[in-house]
Amino acid sequence: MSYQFIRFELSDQIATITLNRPDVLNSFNMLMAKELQNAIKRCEEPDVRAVVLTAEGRAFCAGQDLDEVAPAEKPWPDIRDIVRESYNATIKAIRSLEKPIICAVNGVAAGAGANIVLACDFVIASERASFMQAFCHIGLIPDSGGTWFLPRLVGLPRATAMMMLGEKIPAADAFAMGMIYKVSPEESFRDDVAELATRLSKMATRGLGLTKHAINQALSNTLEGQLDLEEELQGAAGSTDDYREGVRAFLAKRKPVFHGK
Ligand code: T3D
Repeated sequence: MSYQFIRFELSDQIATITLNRPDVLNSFNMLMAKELQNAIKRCEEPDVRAVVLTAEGRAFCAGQDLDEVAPAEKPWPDIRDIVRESYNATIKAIRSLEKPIICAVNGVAAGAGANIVLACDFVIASERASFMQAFCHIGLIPDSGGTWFLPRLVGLPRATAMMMLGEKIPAADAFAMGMIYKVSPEESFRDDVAELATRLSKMATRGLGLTKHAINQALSNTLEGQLDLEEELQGAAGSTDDYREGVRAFLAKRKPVFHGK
């Protein structure tokens, strides 16, 4: 698939996906959502060991392109189709990719854009980034997993306020309340993202993927169920070459060299 609204770059086993509709703050039309899903799927190939999701221009993403849902002389599209095909499919793709995804939030993230951020494994925000559950301003409910992720990340009182008031939350506040992994000064933002991506790309990729699988289940599983799952996934991790290399390297007091297998 060739891409019109995103860019996909692969270098040193790190895939960088860039939302690229800066004139409309990288808001999603249906094609951009399909392209993003396709790019995430592409990252399942073994030549990718870490993924960076970021965006072009001054914003990360302003959610749904509202021009697309309010066409001048046509009936409005069925909103359920958009939620299912653009957003639910994207969140499922992010969570089911068994590779670490860093979201590098370069500016404002609003509506579905804010919740796609929360679905990623690591969120590094530039200090000028902000987060806004904008849905309430247009009579909608938070989608793209927002009602699931936010209360778990920041607790009910703050999540409710964010979702019902739709205020812009500065990156520093988002960090302070545990919503994101890190805030970076503008000058070091790109370097900080690159450093984390490089570090992750050299780790035991299969082990990280299985960890993500376990995290996916952990938030709704029983302890009993999670212990069973850990047993099963540890069996898979323990059969990788990287596990053997990790143990040998430890015993030989040298740094491990993982190949992601
Ligand atoms: O079908 C469905 O709707 C279901 C799916 C729902 C998922 C959702 O995401 S619903 C929520 C949709 N998003 C929003 O409601 C956010 C709308 N945007 C904003 O509130 C603000 O633009 C921001 C807070 C994100 C940024 O504010 P600011 O002041 O930095 O920028 P701005 O001046 O508002 O926007 C700059 C341009 O981008 C402007 O166009 P112009 O005047 O330069 O020609 C603006 O219209 C455009 N833009 C911003 N957001 C969107 C958009 N155009 C289309 N869709 C947008 N979402």
